[in-house]
Order: sequence, then C-alpha cells, then structure tokens
Amino acid sequence: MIITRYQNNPILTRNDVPYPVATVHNAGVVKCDDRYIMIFRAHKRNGRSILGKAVSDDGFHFQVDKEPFMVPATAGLFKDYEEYGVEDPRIIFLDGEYLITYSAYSRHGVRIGLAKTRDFKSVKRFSLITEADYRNVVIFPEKFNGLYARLDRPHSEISPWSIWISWSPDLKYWGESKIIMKPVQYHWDEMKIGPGAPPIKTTRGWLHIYHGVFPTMDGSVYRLGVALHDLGDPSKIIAVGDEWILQPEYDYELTGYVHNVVFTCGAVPEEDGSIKIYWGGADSVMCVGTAIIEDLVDHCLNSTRSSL
Ligand code: M1P
Repeated sequence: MIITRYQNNPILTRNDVPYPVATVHNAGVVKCDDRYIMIFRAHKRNGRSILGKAVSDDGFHFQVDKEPFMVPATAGLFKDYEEYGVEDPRIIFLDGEYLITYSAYSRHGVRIGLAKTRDFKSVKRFSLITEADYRNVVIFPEKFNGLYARLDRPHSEISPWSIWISWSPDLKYWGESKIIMKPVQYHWDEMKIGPGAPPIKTTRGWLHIYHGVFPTMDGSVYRLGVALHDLGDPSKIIAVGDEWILQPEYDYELTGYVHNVVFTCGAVPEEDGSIKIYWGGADSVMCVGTAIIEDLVDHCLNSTRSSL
C-alpha cells in the first residue's frame, strides 16, 4: 500500500466536537507556528454545514475549539450565497497569510468563497471567486509569472465533471480558464473527478492528490488518485497515475452519512520527505494516513495515462 493508514483512525468524530454536529469530515489542514490546524466540515443536525477548527501538536491527536470557526454569513453579499451552508475547506499559505477556499451553498447553487486569516483566531471573507456551479477549488501556494493559479471543477451537463485551471492577478478576478484533466471512461474515476488537497511542490513537479468517482449499482465510490503538474506551468500535466492510491476499505469509510467515500481536502508535507494525507471517511469522520512523497511521484510516472 502506498498510503499507510494511521492505526487509530478515525482521528476525529462528532463525539470530539463540543457543539452539536452530525458529522466531521473533509478538512483542510496546514501547519501554523509548528502546530497542525485543521478546518473541518460538519453537518449540523438540520443537514446544513459549518466549519469547525481543531489543533494538534503531532498531526494525529486533535483538540476541537469550543465554538465553530465559520458559520454561514448573516449579512452582506455572502449571506445570500451561504444560506445552505459552508463546506469542504482547502487551505494554503501564501504571501504571509492563509487562504481558505470553501464551497458556499444557497438556493442559487454552489459557488466558491475565499476567506483569509493570519492566525486562525479571526477570519475575513475576501470574495466569492466563482459563479454557480463550482466545487473543489484549490489554489497553488506559489504564483506563476505574477499570477495566482487555481485548479477548479465546474459542473457540466455535457461532459463528465473535470479539472480546469484558472489564473488571477489579484485573487478576485479569475480567467484564462482551460480544461486540463478529464475522467477516463470505464475507469475508477469515470463519473467525475475533482481537485483534492492543494498541490505539493516536489523537485519533479507539483503533486496533486485528487478524487475520482465511479458509479455502481450500489451507489458511487469515491477514491483518491495522483497527478503531477509542470513546476513552471501547472496547466501542463506531466503524468497521471493510472491506479487509485486510496479507496474505501474500513468500516469508517464504507458506512456513514454517505457510504463508500474517501475524500481529501488537505495534506501536509513533512521535512523528512513524508506526507500526512487527511481524508473524510464516508462523509462522517476524519482520517489520516502517511506516504512518502517520492513514492507518490513515482506512482504518477510509472503507470501513466493520458490526462485528457
Ligand atoms: O459525498 C461525497 C462528496 O460529494 C461531493 O463531492 P463532489 O462534488 O466531488 O462529488 C461533495 O458534497 C463532498 O463534500 C462529498 O464528500
């Protein structure tokens, strides 16, 4: 196995949260001042989602804050677009601040909000950076020729949902969008794919852990795979690993709020060349596993398939 599951998974459940929630899953995770900060999604008991925060010294044992980190906005422009909840945060550190992208749900559809924080003690909404219908936006933690880059996943009636790239001079206005990766027919991700954890810089390219979905007679199965993007131009995909790297196998991934789901929004590279990959199990709990970054890069390069 390329990913070693932590022996005490799940690492966070609703029982660890000091306010009423039905689930804890799909968390963005980063290191801040040598501590691991996890911003997780939690369903309230009315089915709408909020974001909670948990902190850890070792990346495995997390303590949840007493109050939620972000709840749907109650005023201004964001209020209209977060009425149904905030979901699936991804976090990067760039130019001295942490950028959090999240799904904003409302009667108008799902779009992506961008919030900023320097210390995770307070958080400020910056902009709604897509129209409806988008999910799963991850921003690269570096600029390219002065431009921010993001991977995004617009919805389509014609094409299986795929991964695109877009560029911005200021994080607010995004354009020059281009499709860069599609699902492969009759493959583990044939139904749809989506950006997962924010890309990790390696000497051989940007490593992107994404999710892919396969439809079965028993519902959809969510798995994780990896792709490698060019270091100087991430719109160029060097390689996509043909086989998944993680699939639902344990009871906490097979059964829950949504069955058969492993879904990542965050991974933390370590100085020793390992990486902690965090995933939601069955849209219900948070799990972690470790891998060697170079093994994941090899996985992309050794059994490569076409990205489009
Ligand atoms: O239930 C599985 C996942 O479904 C959606 O993901 P996607 O749009 O990629 O299919 C999201 O609701 C996600 O939060 C959830 O884990």
